[in-house]
Amino acid sequence: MPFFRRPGSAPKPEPAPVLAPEPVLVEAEPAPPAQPEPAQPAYAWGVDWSAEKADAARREREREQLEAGLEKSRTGFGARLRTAFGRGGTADWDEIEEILITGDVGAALSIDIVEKARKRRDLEPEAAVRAELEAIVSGRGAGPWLPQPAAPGAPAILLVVGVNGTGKTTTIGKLAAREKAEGRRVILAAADTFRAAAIEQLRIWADRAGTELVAHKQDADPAAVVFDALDAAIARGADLLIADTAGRLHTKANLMDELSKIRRMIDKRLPGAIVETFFVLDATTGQNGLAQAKAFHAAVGLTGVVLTKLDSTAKGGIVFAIERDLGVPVRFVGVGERAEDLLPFDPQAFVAALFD
Ligand SMILES: Nc1nc2c(ncn2[C@@H]2O[C@H](COP(=O)(O)OP(=O)(O)OP(=O)(O)O)[C@@H](O)[C@H]2O)c(=O)[nH]1
Ligand SMILES: [Mg+2]
Repeated sequence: MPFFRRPGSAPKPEPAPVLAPEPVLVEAEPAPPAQPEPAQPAYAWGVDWSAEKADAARREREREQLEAGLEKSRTGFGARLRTAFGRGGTADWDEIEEILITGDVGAALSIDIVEKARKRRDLEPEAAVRAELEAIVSGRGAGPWLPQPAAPGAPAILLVVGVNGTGKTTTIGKLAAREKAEGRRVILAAADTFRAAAIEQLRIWADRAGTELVAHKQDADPAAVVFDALDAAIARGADLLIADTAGRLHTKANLMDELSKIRRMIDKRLPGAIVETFFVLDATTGQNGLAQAKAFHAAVGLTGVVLTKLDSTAKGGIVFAIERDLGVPVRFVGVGERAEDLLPFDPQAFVAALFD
């Protein structure tokens, strides 16, 4: 797996392009039967099985996975908070503020949280801070993300954008696997044509997830790839089209122009289409990543954030800064490199995993 580069290891040479002439529609191998519940098969409940129980079991599994994925933040940022509150007596609010700031919550927001929490008479300091954090991520009242048709009879369209190396392609692979397991027909568009290896990487994920892939050769027009993928998705009655995009171009203006062109192309094929744009933010880049998200939001308009590599940081506080400063909901979190390491963002579960 040449693209699984762990931090610190030397970058592997990119494989030589092995792509057919443009345009080419590549179909993945037939999918193996989906196994959405491998850890706890349905027969575990025998005659007692029900959709509610299966759902409850899935949520419990995801809660455990989130706790494991947040281990560094739980023992870093979360543990420092718990220790500061656990000393008894009155809270040292300066220390709490400092812990929040170093946990990547952001200076202005940390000051705001502490100001509000210390004024609360109804709650003990720890419960007050927790309530303020929960309020930030729960305010939008959104349930789990579901793909919505871009237009009547059309698939949902999701563009995945972000700076290079944040985990866009990996997230798409994970999301494709997840949606496939939910019974949806997914088509991937390899619209990062900047590097041949990027197309190959997406192809591997498509094969693994058992989804279809539309790819052109390297340096092809990304908007043309999305156009063909959309045609294929409509013709085949797909539920969801996910487009990978380049994280790196010669200039930022080029990158933004390219994304706008993709949007125009979709609108031409499907006038008035509702297109979702997810920004993939690497949690280890903290406030810097947030600044990048703001630039993308201003340029192309984001509808969701996927926060990746939460397993690699002790500063999970960036989630709160995204929701407050960017005003775009976090939809999924990445807690590892495997296909199953993408979890829907559940605000209450996230705060509980940090504190409990
Ligand atoms: N630990 C961890 N690693 C991740 C996660 N998501 C992605 N990665 C790793 O991050 C690296 C970069 O991921 P890619 O998916 O190639 O990132 P990208 O944004 O598509 O990169 P470019 O296409 O080069 O812009 C890979 O080694 C992934 O395995 C995650 O949630 N946790
Ligand atoms: Mg990529």
